[in-house]
Amino acid sequence: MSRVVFITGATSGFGKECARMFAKNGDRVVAVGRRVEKLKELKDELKEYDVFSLPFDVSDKEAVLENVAFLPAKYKNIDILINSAGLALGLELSPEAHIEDWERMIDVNIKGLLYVTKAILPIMVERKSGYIFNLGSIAGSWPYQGGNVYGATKAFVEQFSYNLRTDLRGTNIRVSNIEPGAAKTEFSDVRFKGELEKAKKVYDGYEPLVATDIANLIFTLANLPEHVNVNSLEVMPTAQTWAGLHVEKK
Ligand code: NDP
Ligand code: 8X3
Repeated sequence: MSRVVFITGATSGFGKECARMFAKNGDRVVAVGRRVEKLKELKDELKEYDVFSLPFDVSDKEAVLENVAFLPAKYKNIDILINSAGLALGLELSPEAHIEDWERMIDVNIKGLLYVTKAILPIMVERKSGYIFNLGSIAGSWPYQGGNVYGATKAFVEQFSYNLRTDLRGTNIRVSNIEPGAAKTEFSDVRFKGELEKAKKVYDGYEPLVATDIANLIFTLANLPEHVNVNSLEVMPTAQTWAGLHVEKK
């Protein structure tokens, strides 16, 4: 049966790959991002399928509420929400990091995710059905130098996912926190603010995850029987492991 899948961050990376996968499965996809031309490209690529593009900034509370409230009837009954919009800005250590970068990550990764979730929850609760995927990160569990506020926003996403799931007891709504490791998308281009050579180096010399890896997992989870809830899913490239506990010696 065709489901309505509302995807933020559908113009790139995990969100875009999810849009492709669900649309090709015959689901009705609502694709959200700020870049109108990227949404148009996606819609053109998937013209044989059902894709509705909705350009807005998830950190703009009014825009979120308005866009969800005025969805056409065909896309109103949202079955699946994929909160993929998010970003890291900078890799400086805390003393050198820019407060504006910290604020932006909090605005998008935390507040944006909350606005979208809060706007869509009543639709799912009323229908006693739904599945929410939040894009957390390994950075939410495992500290690394320069991860500071980015990692902290993803720790928020993890704990919010668990608390949300607890609040939704009895509603039949599922919540999964997806925690990928290094994945080659536009993520590092954004983190390094367009310094593409620097971004490319992040993925040199090993096989990173790609967006399809994560979209495949989300698609698989979304097709599990309704009585199964995967609370969290941590996924790394095989080449990536934990850093180990560092001791600074004299
Ligand atoms: P990309 O940079 O490739 O995609 C990010 C998406 O988020 C884009 O579609 C972008 O669209 C959208 N976005 C960013 N800010 C906003 C905003 N204010 N309003 C609406 N949309 C926005 O990154 P990924 O696909 O890799 O990342 C997706 C999620 O996964 C993020 O939350 C990220 O933190 C997380 N993640 C990424 C990992 C990685 O290594 N790649 C690993 C672990 C987690 P547009 O610019 O058009 O608005
Ligand atoms: C993105 C993964 O390790 O670059 O969330 O922070 S990492």
